[in-house]
Amino acid sequence: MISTRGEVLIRHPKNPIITIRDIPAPVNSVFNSGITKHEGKYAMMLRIEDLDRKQHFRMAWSENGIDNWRIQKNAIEFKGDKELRDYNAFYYDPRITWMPEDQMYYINFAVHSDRLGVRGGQARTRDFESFEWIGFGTTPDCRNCVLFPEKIDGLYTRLDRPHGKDGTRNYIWLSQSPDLVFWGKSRFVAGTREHWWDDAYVGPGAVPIKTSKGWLNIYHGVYRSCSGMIYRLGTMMLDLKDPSKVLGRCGGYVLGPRESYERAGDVPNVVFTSGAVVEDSGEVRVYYGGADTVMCVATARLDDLIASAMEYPG
Ligand code: BMA
Repeated sequence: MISTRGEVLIRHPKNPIITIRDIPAPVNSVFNSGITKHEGKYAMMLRIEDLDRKQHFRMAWSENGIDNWRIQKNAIEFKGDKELRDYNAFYYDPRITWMPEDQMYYINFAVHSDRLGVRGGQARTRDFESFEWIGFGTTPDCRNCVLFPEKIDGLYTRLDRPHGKDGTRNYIWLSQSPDLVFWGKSRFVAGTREHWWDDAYVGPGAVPIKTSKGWLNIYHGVYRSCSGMIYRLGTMMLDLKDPSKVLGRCGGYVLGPRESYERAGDVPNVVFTSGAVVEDSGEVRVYYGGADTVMCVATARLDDLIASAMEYPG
């Protein structure tokens, strides 16, 4: 294991675990993929950028979540996706939420149209073989939607990241819905911190993890340096009953670009997560994209991530 003093997450020595060499087609990059476990196997929904810069999703399966990924030959198609196609979209950053009460996997992703802007798209599957488009969940200028794995007060609940052009209001918000169609009760959750590593933008990352202390939110924070943005990961703890209430937040980041595959790529200095897996052993595997080019994984004890999220209470 490559340990970097001061960071809570430890990189896997086999990083990057998926690169374009693993994809059975000529593509530009594979990164920021969604992850879950299905029938005992690791199921990754790859975000792939094609050579013409269009994007698609493909499933990848592995027994151990590290290597020997079996990568699906075809791009995922969403049944009933006329609305999505009419948006003239490319889409990216899938997040997979298993919702036991619906016996369903929900997939949230960003949907971009050059003419109309970026929105939150929603789809579902039970088996990762057939996928169904649900519909848009946001108006333009809102993405990074991440659904909680259970309803709260009887409502579907998600974190998201609206981004106005009238200032640096790239903050984390929360919205709720009775049916995944009508979203409301929107409230502010957490903002940027001036002169910190997360001073430019913050956005939801992995699907929130339920813990005894609250919902653990592994988020991305961006620092605006004089030679560009630096994307890192941090933690915060949200109240179990009202997850718009922040109970604690990390001081230092838990993972930041240091290795060459995070420093150099299409977008340098980026680590960006769309999902994590909690193992029975109490280990959390955080899957992340490196430099918008490759897929990687880093691990930490759940207790250590909880402790990091409670570093600055309130
Ligand atoms: C964000 C998202 C991510 C990407 C990051 C760095 O805004 O678009 O998909 O990893 O920028 O380019």
